[in-house]
Order: sequence, then structure tokens, then C-alpha cells
Amino acid sequence: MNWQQLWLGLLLPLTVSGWAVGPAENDAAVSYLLQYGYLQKPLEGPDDFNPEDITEAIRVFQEASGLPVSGQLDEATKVHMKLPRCGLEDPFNQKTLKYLLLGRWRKTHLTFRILNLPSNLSPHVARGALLQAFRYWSDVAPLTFREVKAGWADIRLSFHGRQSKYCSRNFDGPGRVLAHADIPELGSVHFDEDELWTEGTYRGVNLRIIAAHELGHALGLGHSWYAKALMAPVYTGYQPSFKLHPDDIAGIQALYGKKTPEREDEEETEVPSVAPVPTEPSPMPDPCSGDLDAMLLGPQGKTYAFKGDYVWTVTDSGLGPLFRVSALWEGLPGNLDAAVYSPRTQWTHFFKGNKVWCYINFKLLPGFPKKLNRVEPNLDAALYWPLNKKVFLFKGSGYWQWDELAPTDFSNYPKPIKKLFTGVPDQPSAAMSWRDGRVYFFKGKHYWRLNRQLRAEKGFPRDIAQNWMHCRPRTTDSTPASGGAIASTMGDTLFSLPGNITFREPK
Ligand SMILES: [Ca+2]
Ligand SMILES: [Ca+2]
Ligand SMILES: [Zn+2]
Ligand SMILES: [Zn+2]
Repeated sequence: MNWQQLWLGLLLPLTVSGWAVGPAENDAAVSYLLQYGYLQKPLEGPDDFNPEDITEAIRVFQEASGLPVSGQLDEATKVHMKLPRCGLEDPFNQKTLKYLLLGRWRKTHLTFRILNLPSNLSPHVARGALLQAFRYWSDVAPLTFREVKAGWADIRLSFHGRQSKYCSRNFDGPGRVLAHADIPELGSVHFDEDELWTEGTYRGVNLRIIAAHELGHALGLGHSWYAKALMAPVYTGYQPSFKLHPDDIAGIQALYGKKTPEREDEEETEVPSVAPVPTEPSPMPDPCSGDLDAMLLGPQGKTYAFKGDYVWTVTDSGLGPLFRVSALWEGLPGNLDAAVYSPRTQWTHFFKGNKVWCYINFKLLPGFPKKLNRVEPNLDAALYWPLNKKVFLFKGSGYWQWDELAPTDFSNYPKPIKKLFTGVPDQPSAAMSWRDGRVYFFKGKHYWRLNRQLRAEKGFPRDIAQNWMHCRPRTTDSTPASGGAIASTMGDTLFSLPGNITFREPK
């Protein structure tokens, strides 16, 4: 028996009054309840819905929508299900009925990039609406948002149609779903290109209000029970004097705290919120450039890539956001020479100039940084080799082998890299042993994979950007024009959004 028969056969007797809808409408209602998280598909059995669950789902939906609670698919409920809304689910906070928190950025100074603009609104007006959307949140919480016109940004706004190569969620043409966004710390905010985006009029869909709602998600808020809240799932239309609802404000302040007067002064100066370092940060690197200072297979098997003042994680499905190095490892400078984690000791060593830092997880061990004195300063790279449980340090054409737990006689070092590692370049920019038990060397835009005999495998070097950083091959016209011009191609092409592109593990 399929669910439709179940619905008609079992639910009908429970909902006799006013039940004059056809199967197509039931169908639409159930898929709505499923899509927005009111109804869960049972794990086993195809589409085997319990009619009581459907009634309960309708009841919750009616309550959340401020409708008379009947548990029946009445006219008001059907109309409400057709209202334009956000594409995200409604897993409301059923305990407190307050705002729901979905995640949080570990920093409060965020960058954003507008990758393209809607075609029916003047770029100037559209940009103004998007910038104001950020302002609603930065007015009530100690958050700052800085626009970047190129390279990586924490929050990336773009418009796409029914399908996008760069997004796993489809849009549905004009009406219904208007936009969707990722929760922290992913940062994608997408608008349905097929809507009539407007500003300052009751016609169409107000870009500013929808953008503010989606930014709420991007900052970590879920949907609110309060129909008047910005974070309510349904779009209630243009409001000339739009303001955040107290529930929206309470939600964002639960995540990031209240905006204090002192912090207000800082807003323009972009002071890093965590572990300020005295120097200005270097520009955010583009992970797709392929250039690296260091690579690290850290605790819990996490892969970190370092460049300049920034570090990001590399996963099978995409890249994590870029963090200041000092935001993760307190007291650690950027522009590192080398990094290595040893599962044997749990120590992570970082090298820069003539200094070495040692952390366990993200905690600096007492007495560090220390001066490097038995190996040369300005190392190129470092790796841990699980087969002999030693740390290897590289500089120029030479290497040192170091036992972390025993006094090491370095008098025979450095030895030529080529004596132990075959087919790899001198002066690597980074090196590591990875989860697959292989050793990797990185230099410039290329990397080499070594077999267990430490010999570079056939088919290498390969491209770091494509195989590690999830970047698509660059084309000359893939960067959107800056200055508010409408870009015809999605700037997203330079970045693969997590979850959308299958990771080709380096072979
Ligand atoms: Ca739509
Ligand atoms: Ca290096
Ligand atoms: Zn939403
Ligand atoms: Zn999308």
C-alpha cells in the first residue's frame, strides 16, 4: 500500500468535515510537510506514512503558521502552504518556542562577496539592498562585514535559476521558494533568479528583507515560530519600515553577544576578534592559486592548508572557511615555514625562521616558542613518517630525521633528500604523510605522491588546486567584474561549494 492510499483510506475517516480535496492536493501537502521538516520519512518501508503522523504534522504546521489548529488540510492551510517562503526546513525550537540556533562562526569579523546580481533590478539598488541586509545584523550584534571583490569570502551571495552546477538544491521557478542559505561556517547564500526582486515597492519580492533572512541562516539562526519575526519561514511581504523582531535580536545575541558601545567604535577598523596580532593581516589567499606554506594532517585526521596569515581545512567534499592562523593556534604567527603533527606524541610543531612552536591540540606548550638550534633556520617543509615514527625536516636539498622522544644526533645531517626520497623536488613548499598512508610533497602549484618505498609514483606531479582544493580549471573570464556590474557567469566557478562537487582524491 502506498502512502496515498493510506492517506485516503485511513486519514479520511478522521477528517470527515471539509475533506473535499483531491489526491493531488494531498500529495502536494505531504510533500510540503516533508520538504520543510514537519514530517519525517520512515527509515524503512517506502512512503509508509502513519496517518496520525500526518495529522500531527498538519497540526504543528498550523500552530507554527498561526492558523486554527484542526489537524486537517483545510482551505487556510492549503493557502498558507502556497505562500512564498524560504527554502530551508522549519525544525523549530519546540521546547522554548524561541529562536532556533543552528551554528555559529568562530569569528565576528566576516568578509562577504556578491558574485552576481538579479537581472531585473538596477545593480546600484540591488547592492544597496544587500548591504542594508548585513547592517540589520551588525546593528544589534558585535559583527562586522567587509565586502571583498575578488578571492575567497566567508559569505558568498549569488542568484541562480532552477538548477545550478554549483548548488545541490534546486529552485522552483517564480514564487514559492525564494532563497536558501547554508548554516555556519559554510557561507553560501542563494536567491532564486526567477523571482521578481524589488526594492521600495509592494510589487515582487523585497530583496533586502529576504537577504536579511538568509543572512540570519548564514550567521546561524534557524526558523522562528513568531510569524512576525524576520526568521519566520514565510515571506510576509514588503514593509516600508522594516525592523528586526525581538526574537531575531535575542537569537543573534545568543550567538554573538550584545553590541556594546566600545565595540561599535571598532566596527570600521576590522580588528580581529580572536587573538589580535600586532601586524596587519596579509590579503586573504585564494586556495585555488595552489600556493602553500605548509600542509598538516592534524589531530583527528583533519587536513589543514596554510598560506600567509590564513589556514583552512581540506575535506573530501570541500574547503572549510579561511581562518587567521592565530585564531586557531593562539600566539602562532602566519607565513609559516613548515608544520607537522605527530600521532606518536600528539605534538604539532610549527616552524618559522629560527623559532619552533609546539601545540597539543590548539594549546601552546609552556616554554614555546623556542629557538631552533640544532637544525638550520628557515625550513621548507616537515612531515611525520609513520613507518619509522620519525619527524623529517626539509631545507633546500637536505633533510634531518628527528626522534621526538630520544636525543637525536644531528651531526650526520642534513642528508640529501634524493638519498631517501626518489623523484621529488628540492625545496618543497610543503610535505605530509596523509590518511592514505602515503607521503606527499608540494611545490609551487604541483604535488607528488610517494609509494611506501618513498619513490614518486607515476603520473605525478599533479595540480594542487584541482585535486586538493576542489577548484575547477581556471578560465580567463570566470571572475565577475567588480564595481557592481552584473556578471554573466557565476563567480562561484572558482570555488566549489562544499557538498556540490565530488572530491577526486589524489590518486
Ligand atoms: Ca521560486
Ligand atoms: Ca614551506
Ligand atoms: Zn529561512
Ligand atoms: Zn543554491
